[in-house]
Amino acid sequence: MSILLTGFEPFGGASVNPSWEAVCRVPDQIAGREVQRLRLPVVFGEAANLLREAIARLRPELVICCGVAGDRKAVTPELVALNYRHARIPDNAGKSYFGAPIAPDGPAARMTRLPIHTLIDAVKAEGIPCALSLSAGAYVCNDVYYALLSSEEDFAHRGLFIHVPGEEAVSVADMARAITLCAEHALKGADHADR
Ligand code: PCA
Repeated sequence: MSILLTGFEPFGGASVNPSWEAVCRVPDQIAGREVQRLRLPVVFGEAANLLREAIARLRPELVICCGVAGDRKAVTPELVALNYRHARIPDNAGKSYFGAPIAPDGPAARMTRLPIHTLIDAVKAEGIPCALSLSAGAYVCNDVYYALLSSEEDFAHRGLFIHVPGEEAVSVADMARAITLCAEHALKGADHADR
């Protein structure tokens, strides 16, 4: 069995994306499962397609997708993916959206069923800033999360998106530790809803 971790390429003029740096720093094994890594392009639709392909090929037990939200001060696991695209800046292929559904016939939102508060508490217990986020935004990260939670393989119980903050708020090593802790606790708690 394996765990799939994804991070993103840089975007918006930055030369690195700490989400990918952090994913690369996660150990090669977590709880006896092999860690697989995938770097996604910051491109609407294409990133989601690459994720779907990887899931079909690898059949992972757990998927944690990561992206950066540079204005945040903590690692923020995301509860919800919205069926909505709205871009403040064009994506890396120059595509932009101004308020459009991802899937016109899909539900307005999808939620992870992982015990997200348990995961957050486990990260905080190690002194790493971590807090719940109720919106992954409407850019490419949200696009990927909506695809993950809509996947045929049903990743509601074993899929999560985590936004990491900028490196001035949390070190890449601590981001990697937070992702590892979330994976460990997600594997433990995958069958239990939060409340
Ligand atoms: N952050 C962007 C897209 C890629 C990334 O790392 C977002 O929050 O949507």
